[in-house]
Amino acid sequence: MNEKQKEPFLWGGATAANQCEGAYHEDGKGLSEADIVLAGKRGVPRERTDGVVEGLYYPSHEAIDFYHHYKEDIALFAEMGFKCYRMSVAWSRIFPNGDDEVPNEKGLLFYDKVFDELLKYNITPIVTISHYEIPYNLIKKYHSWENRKMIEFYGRFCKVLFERYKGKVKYWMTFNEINVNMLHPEHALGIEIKPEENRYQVIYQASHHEFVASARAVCMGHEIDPDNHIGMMMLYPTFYAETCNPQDQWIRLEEMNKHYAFSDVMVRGTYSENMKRYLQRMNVTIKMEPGDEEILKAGTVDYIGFSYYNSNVATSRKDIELIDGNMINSVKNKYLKESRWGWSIDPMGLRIALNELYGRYQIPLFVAENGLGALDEPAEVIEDNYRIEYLKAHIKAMKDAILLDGVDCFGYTVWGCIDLVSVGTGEMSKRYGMIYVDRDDQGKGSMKRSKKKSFWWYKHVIETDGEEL
Ligand code: BGP
Repeated sequence: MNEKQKEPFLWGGATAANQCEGAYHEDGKGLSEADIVLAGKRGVPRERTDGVVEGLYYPSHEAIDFYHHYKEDIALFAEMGFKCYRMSVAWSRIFPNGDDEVPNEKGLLFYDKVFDELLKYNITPIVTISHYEIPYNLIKKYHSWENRKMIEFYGRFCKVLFERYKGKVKYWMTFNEINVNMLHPEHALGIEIKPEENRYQVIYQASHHEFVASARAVCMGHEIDPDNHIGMMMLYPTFYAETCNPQDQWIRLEEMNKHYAFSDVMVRGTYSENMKRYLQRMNVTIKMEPGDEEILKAGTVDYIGFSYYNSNVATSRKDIELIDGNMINSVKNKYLKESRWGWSIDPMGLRIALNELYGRYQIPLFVAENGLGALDEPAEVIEDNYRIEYLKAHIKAMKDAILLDGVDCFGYTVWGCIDLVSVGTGEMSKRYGMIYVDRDDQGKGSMKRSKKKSFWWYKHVIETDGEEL
């Protein structure tokens, strides 16, 4: 579909280990930050416990048990015609405590089996190295990314991955939605900010550690295998100004700049002037070590992966009412409808995202997450026309960006191609899948997989390389 590419367009689906694998302490896996988060519901932040408390329900502990169903699940992905599968590796499956000297062989073996199974069907694995699952021990013992030592632990983890899976995995992304660091630092960085601390100082120092860790990983990954493509991954927020009032436009611009501050460092290898001034205004001084600036320059990414679900609205009005969105709440856009979970539905926002990112950076893009969280009524075959409609409109918008606007985008993965645990609410009932999993919000159900109507629809999209939607 993209003439700029030599390889076929990578159609596929995406998941993250902590939302689908389960088997949270099997075969030597250690606890991760995701394993101590309880289920919640829409509008209620998910509660965390200090370690695992017996008798409480933690959705990630079993999730959809991909750990034991991977063969069956990958066979279904293959039947849909997936060209790629975006997944993550659970850090604590490989380094149970994060600071271990030696990796856990059983954990490594599991991913060998998953990659082999994918390759058997010619499905290209695209691996997010860290997707909201920092080993819990690193949080307890080192305060996670606040501590510079994390660069070393993450580096050790990356080295093992690059060496072990050389030849099997060629596409990587260093951190999921790295710009979420500034929105939800507890969740994205595994850090807790004390009331007396300068929140910005803590967030941006920890983010600096991630930037350095990512840049080092890019250099190391290229050295170990020159065929590696190593990308960054961000949440793309598509902000509109509420009106043409210059004040609203300015607020929109400032909002977008805060997000671009992350991609600027990772794509261009340096903090932008705009970000430097912003950090100054927030009384932030980034503590750098000799060599940091050089490594940021050397370790710029090969591509940008991003998630896109909904757009947002910036306004200069005060006392406003906010509606939900992925990680960001903003005012309602009167031109758009919302999903059951309150997220706006805006395919054009994806075309804008692709154009803005490509216009700014001119490096290849990858739509790493897009999809509709909806309530599916169990039926013989779930007729999820609403999901088909959402995906169809978004794929059309992506096609326009590629074919009409000349954006270089090499792949598209439907988020939660198989139903999984929601990050925001911990619910199973917020379903994204084209494959249904019989499991409910209390963790009950047979785990049986079945195909929804969207399964055949997406299969046809892939068969026709996006010609027929
Ligand atoms: C993104 C995360 C995913 C995923 C998705 C949908 O921010 O990278 O892990 O969960 O959002 O969000 P939710 O699960 O809250 O519906």
